[in-house]
Amino acid sequence: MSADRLPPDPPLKLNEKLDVEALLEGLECYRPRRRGWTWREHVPDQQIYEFTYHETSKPLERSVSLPAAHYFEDIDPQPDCVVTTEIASGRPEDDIRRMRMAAWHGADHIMVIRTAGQSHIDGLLEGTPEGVGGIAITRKQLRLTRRALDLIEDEVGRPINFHSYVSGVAGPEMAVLFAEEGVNGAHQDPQYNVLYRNINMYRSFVDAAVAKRIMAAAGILQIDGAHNANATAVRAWKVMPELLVQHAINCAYSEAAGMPKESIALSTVPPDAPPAPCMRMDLPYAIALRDLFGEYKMRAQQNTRYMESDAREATVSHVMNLLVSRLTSADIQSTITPDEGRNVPWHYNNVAAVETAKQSLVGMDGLREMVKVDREAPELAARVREIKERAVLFLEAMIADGGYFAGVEDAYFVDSGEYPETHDDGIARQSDGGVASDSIVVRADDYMAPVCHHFGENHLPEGYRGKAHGEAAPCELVGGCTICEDIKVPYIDELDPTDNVNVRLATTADLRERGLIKPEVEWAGDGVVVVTMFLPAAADVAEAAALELGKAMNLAECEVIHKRVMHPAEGTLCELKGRLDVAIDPTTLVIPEPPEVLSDEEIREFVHERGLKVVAATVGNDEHSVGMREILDIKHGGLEKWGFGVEYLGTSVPIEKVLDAAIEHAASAVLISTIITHGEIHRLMMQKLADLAEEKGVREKLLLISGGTQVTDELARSWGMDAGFGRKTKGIDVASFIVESMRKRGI
Ligand code: Z98
Repeated sequence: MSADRLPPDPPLKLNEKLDVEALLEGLECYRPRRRGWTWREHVPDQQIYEFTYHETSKPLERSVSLPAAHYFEDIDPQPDCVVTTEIASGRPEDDIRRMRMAAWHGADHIMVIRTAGQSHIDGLLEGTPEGVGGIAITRKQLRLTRRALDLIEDEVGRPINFHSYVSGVAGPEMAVLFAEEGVNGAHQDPQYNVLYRNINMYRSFVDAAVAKRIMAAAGILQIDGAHNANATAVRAWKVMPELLVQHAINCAYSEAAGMPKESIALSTVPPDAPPAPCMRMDLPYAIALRDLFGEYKMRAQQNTRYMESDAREATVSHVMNLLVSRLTSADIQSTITPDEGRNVPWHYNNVAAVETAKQSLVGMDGLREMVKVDREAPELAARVREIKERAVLFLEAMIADGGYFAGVEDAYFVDSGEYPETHDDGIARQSDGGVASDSIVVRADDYMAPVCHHFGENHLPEGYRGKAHGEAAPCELVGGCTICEDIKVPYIDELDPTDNVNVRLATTADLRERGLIKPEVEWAGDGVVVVTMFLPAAADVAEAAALELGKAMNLAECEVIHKRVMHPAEGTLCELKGRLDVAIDPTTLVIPEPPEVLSDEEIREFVHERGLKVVAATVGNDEHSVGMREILDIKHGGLEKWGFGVEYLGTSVPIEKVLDAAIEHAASAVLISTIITHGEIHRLMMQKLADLAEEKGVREKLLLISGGTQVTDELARSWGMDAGFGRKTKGIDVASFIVESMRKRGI
C-alpha cells in the first residue's frame, strides 16, 4: 500500500505562489492524511496583547490580521467558532489559490459550490470539466483540493474542513467518494432532493439512510438543507415554523440512520433583513430553534434572500446576523460573499465576508456576559412560544394527514403563509413521481453486502457483524473495501481532451512562467477589473454613460454590476466591470523604496526618554499654515502624537525669531515651511536658516528641516538643511527622520 502513496509534499513557502502543476502531478497516488471534522480549540480567558478574550480559539501561526490591527501590534484573535467561506470560481486550479487566501484571513471551513445543480446528474462525474458558477465535484477535483488544503492548513497552523454536497440521485456514491477522499463536512438532507430537485421522495429517503451511515463512519459533519426554504420562500419570515419541522425531520432521521448527535449540524439562517425590523423577528426564531435543538450543532448561515448587488447593504445584514449568533450561539459561522447577488463570488469578496465575520465576532467577544437576552420580555417570550407552537401544529397536522410523504404531496412545505395559515403556494411533489421514481428494489431475502458501514440487514456471516475495522471486518469477505483499504480506490483522470485542467493551465502558462501580472476576479488571467464611478445623471442615463466610459478606458465586455441612486436627478454611483487585456511584466517596473518609518512605540520611547522639543513656523511671507499644522497636531497624526513638545510660532515668522526660539526652548529640531514661494524665497529662507545656525554656533545641536510643495529632500539638503519634505509627507515620516538622525548622531 505504502509504495503507492506519495511522499509528503514540501511545505509552502510564504513568498511563493501555490505550484498548481506540481500539485496535479501524481494525484492518482494522493491519499488524505486524516478524515472527519475538526472544531477550533477554544482558549478560555485568552491573553492577547493587552486584552483578555473570552470567546476565542487557538491563534493561527500565519494570517493576515484586520486592517486596524496595526494599532494593536498586529494581533489576529480568532473567534471560537469555525468560519465558513463558499468558493466558486468554477475551476479547481483557481479555487485552491483562493482557498489559501481565505485561510489566511480566518476561514477553516471551505465549501465548494457545485457546478449548476450537480444533483441533477445521476452518477459520479470523472475528470475536471469547467463548472458554471461552481465546480464539478469529481475525484480529481477533491484530491487536488484536499492536497492543496493539507499544505495550506500546515501553513496557517490550523486544520481546514473541506465541504461539499451529498445530494442528488448519486447521493450514496458521493458519500462513499467523500469518505474515501477525506472530505470533512457535507450537506445531506433528503428533503432538499424532494423539494428542490424533484427526486422521488421514497428514493431520496432510502438513499439518505445509506449516505448518512457512511458519512457517520467517516466522521463527516452533516449540515442539513433547511436554509433553502429561507432562500426560496416568497416571504421568508413566514416559513419559520416549517424550518423547525424540516430540521426536526432531518435530525431524527439522521439519528435513526446511525449518525451521532455531534455530527449533526442545523443550517440556520436569520430569515429577515432590514428594512424589515429583522431583530424582532430573527432573535425569537433563533431562540426557539436553540430551545428545541440545543443538543445539535448550529451552523449559522448568512441571509441571502434579500441580497442584491449592494455589497455594503449585504455586509450590514451580515453583521446583524452575527449579532444574533453572538447573542445565542453558533458552532459554525457561515459567510456568503457580499457580491453573491450580482455575480459568481469573487475571491476578494470571500475574504471580505470572512473578515466581516472575524471582525464582528471578535468585536462582540463576551457580549452575552453583559447583555442578556430577556427571556421574560413579553413580546419575545410570546413569539418564541408561538413559533414553537406553530411548528408543533404543523407536525401534528402532517401526521394526521398521513405523514411526511402525504404532507409533501399536499404542498405543506415552502408555503408563504405562516402555518397554520396557508397561501396554497407550497411545493407539491407526487410520491410516485419525480426523478428515479420506481427505482427502489426490494432486497432478496438472502441479500448480502460485505461492507463495513451498511444501512439495513446485510446478512453477514456470524462474527462479522458490527466489527468494523476489527480483525473480522465484513469487507474481508471480498478482500477489503475502498474505505478500509484505500489502495483499492479507483482513479480516473480527465476524460474530456478539450476541457480539462491541463488545457486551461496551458492558456495561462505564460503568466506563471514569466510572472506576468494580469488582474483577475473569476479565474487566472481573466483581466476583469471593476471601476467605481459617480456620474451626475439619473440611473438609466448613468448606466449608459458608464458603458461608454468603459469603452473609452479600453475595457471589453463592459457591464454595470451595481447602481445606487444618490438622488434621482443629481446622480448615481455605478460599478462597472470590464476586461482589460493587458499583462504587466514586473521586471519593467520601477518600484520606489518604501520610506523607512519607525514603529509608534519606538518613536514614543525615544522622544519621552529625551523630552524632545521642536520649534516650527512658516517663513517668508507665507500665511499657509495647514500643511505644517498637519505635521504637528496630535489630531492629524502629527509630532505631538509621539510626545514631542511642539512650539508653533505662527506664520511669516522671521528666521532670526525661529532660531532664537529654538535656542530658548532647547529644541532638537527646527521645522520651517513655505507653500507659496516666488523669487526663490524658499531657497533663500533655508540658506539663511543654515547660515544663521552656523553663526550662532548651534548648527550641530539642531536638525534643520524644511517642508513645502516645492521642496524636495535633495534640494533642501543642497541648501543646507538636514532634510526636506514635499507633498504627501505625514507626521510619521518627520518623526522617524528626527529619531533616526539623532540616533546616528549618538544623541
Ligand atoms: C449553503 N449557500 O450551504 P446541487 N444539498 C443541499 C444544499 O443546500 C445545496 C446543495 C445540495 C448554500 C449553498 N446549497 C447552496 C442541502 C446547496 C447543492 O448539486 O447544486 O443541488 O447541490 O448555505
